[in-house]
Amino acid sequence: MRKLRMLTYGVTVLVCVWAITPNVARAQVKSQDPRVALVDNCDPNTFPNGLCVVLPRPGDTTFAEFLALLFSPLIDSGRVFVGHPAWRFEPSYLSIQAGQTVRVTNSGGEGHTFTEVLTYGGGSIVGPPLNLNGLDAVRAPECPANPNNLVVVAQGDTVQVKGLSAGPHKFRCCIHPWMRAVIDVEE
Ligand SMILES: [Cu+2]
Repeated sequence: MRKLRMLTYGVTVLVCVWAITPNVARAQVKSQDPRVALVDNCDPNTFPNGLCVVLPRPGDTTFAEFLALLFSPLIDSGRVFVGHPAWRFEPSYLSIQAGQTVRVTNSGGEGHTFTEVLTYGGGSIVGPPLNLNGLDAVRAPECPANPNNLVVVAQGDTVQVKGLSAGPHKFRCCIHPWMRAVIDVEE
């Protein structure tokens, strides 16, 4: 009897996993309601100057941990391109149909931008700690030279991206240059 129950349980789990997995995979690429989340894991107790708020839940990456992973092995001639992987766009690749609207939600504790660029590059925050002073990648021109002019999606806010032409579009955060996504518009 116990064996039968275990077997039933096993089959149920298997069916559930089978039933869920294809939907999850599809939702990442093709969806009637395409969305991107701007995600981080900042710990509000250790990040400076109120940069990190408790929304929608406190993260647990301390500022020291963030800095420790800020300078990754993906460095080209001293130019830093990749920082802490918990700071990311989720998903980082989205395929949509022409005419679809993408909803972009900041689920993180910090402010982020969702900025379309022609070419990825450096961000609006020049110098340490986000970019090594004098060694930054060349700032993408779509990111403002003056950080006060950043168009930030505030914590918990949602913005809409619509009217994208057919083909791939590059988006990035102008504060954290390694937060990137491509929205590919199918004809
Ligand atoms: Cu960011």
